Amino acid sequence: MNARIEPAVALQAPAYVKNKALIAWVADVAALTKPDQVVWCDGSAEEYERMCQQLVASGTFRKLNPVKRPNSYLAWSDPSDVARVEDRTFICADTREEAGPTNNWMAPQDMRALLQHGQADGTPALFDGCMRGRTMYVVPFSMGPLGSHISHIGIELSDSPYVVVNMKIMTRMGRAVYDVLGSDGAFVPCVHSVGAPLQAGQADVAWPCNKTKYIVHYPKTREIWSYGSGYGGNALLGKKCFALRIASNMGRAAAQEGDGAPGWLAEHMLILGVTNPQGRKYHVAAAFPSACGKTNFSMMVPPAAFEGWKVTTIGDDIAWIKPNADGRLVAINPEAGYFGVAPGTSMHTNPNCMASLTRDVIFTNVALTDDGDVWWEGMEDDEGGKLPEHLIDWQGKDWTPQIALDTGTGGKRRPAAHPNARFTVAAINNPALDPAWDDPAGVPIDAFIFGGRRSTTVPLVTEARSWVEGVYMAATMGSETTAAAAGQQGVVRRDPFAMLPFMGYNMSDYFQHWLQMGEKLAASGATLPRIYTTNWFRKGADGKFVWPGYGENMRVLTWMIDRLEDRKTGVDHVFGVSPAYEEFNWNGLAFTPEQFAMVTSIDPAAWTAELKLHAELFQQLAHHLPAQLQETRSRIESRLAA
Ligand code: SAT
Ligand code: MN
Repeated sequence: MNARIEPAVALQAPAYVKNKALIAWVADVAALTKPDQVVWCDGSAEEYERMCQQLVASGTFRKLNPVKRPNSYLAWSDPSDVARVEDRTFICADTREEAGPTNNWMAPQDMRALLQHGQADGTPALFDGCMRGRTMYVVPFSMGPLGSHISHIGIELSDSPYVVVNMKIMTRMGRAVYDVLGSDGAFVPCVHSVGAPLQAGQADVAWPCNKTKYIVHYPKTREIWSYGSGYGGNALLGKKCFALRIASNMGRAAAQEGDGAPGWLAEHMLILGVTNPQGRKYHVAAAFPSACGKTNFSMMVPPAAFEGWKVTTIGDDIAWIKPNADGRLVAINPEAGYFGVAPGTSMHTNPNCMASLTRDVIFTNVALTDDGDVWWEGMEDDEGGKLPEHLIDWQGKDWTPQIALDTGTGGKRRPAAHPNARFTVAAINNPALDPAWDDPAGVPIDAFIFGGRRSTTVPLVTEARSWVEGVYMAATMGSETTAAAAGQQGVVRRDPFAMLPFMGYNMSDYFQHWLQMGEKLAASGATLPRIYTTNWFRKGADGKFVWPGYGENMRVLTWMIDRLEDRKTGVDHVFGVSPAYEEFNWNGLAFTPEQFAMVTSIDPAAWTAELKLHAELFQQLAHHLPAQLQETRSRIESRLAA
């Protein structure tokens, strides 16, 4: 903005806000977006309570039965606003090459004209007056424990009270952030509008949003501008926008400062602790694409055969990973809550999650029961397969098993909950929460897992023989698409490091950053974490999953730990090391060697085809692609042909 336009509303920054740059920026955004009022949030319990009541009064929230689900609410979104919008997500780096071929790009000045300044032909900016008739909330938050040297601060300006209450659960939000920020501390400015201004006297809708959507990142100035959506990763800007897209830029920039520092990593990874019966504890960070079971894996309950073992959650979605002074990689969870997929969650698949959800939850797009509680597909597993007789579905329509059959497609019942329906809940509700989840020092990482959703081809588990081979595995990972993003589902796409939708700069430069970190840390004498790739999702001829998954994944996890402790030799093959049948603990699970072969076999023809897809990916990413990855591919190809 050139000359500052005075905002039409009083800003009334509280006395405890001392950061002049922040106050000036809030004034600028208010002048542009023209809200009726500006409210500085303090993150208190009273504020949360008050805003939830306000959301009930406005029809966005329904208060759930306080006996069955205390202090919990249900929101139904607009049917067009149910997932992340990858095709509307932009990385506005200075050049297209810096954003890379996997990101949408527009020149920063063109995007700023469109969003903030207005265009040459007189078209007004999208944010100009977009908050008219609404309140602009100022939401201070810390990603990571307040004051930790690994943490970073963000301020989100949003015209959505739904966003404010979700941010309260998902981040360390509130007044204490201003103490850390001080008078000249740095913050990531995040501007969010649902893009639905109200004229005087115009009634609001339960879920305001706009058909036009822009989720925009400026890596150089570390800014986020989001327009038109109220949903999840589009609107809770601390999550994917900041903690992955902007933070990935920060981590790499730290490696480019010229002092030889290795930099750090912002990854789409859960972090778990696993403790053996002797009390020895390991930490694993695992990357899976959205809606592929990260939350379930991070809260896993080991089966009876693993008595004395314990799995504890540090995080379920995002990890910030930095080397310690001694070169060991440590990780923190920048978030403070879980925004997880509800459908499929049950006492069978994730009892710890079900226990987390008994109170203090915001549900979005699940179904409502007749007694004021929630329901989603998968819950029938806890009722011996019995479906509820009647529900109100996520679109507010009557739902019975019969109506669902009559109105479903392909012989399938119309789901009562949207497949990407979500819960928002604080980490402290999780009974399996790791005592170190909030430790500013982070936890040391022993192993990385990269897992795709593949019904064929990729074996249950493979260990990379080297850091480079592991980076290759992660870089070439493929996965079938899920309901977490708008668009077609079930199609295999390359999803390097499960970061395809979340990468804040050029993907090939990111591969290079991983390789260089490995080299630098190894050179310093540090032991690098081992790298594994997993696939829980192979299907048999009957179209059903062969591997039981969920808690049974403990068998895979303990094999990895055996490998770390040099107890298992595994079977060496073209692209790594996989377990022999006898190397798994099979107590309590009837799983035959034939079934095991179905989930671990390597079909040369399928792998020849798979390597062609790797080559296609590398062609797309040719600009700056590290030579080591091409070399690794050639080596695998020759071994396969031999
Ligand atoms: O909508 S979110 O980005 O928060 C969830 C996800 O896709 O992983
Ligand atoms: Mn995610």
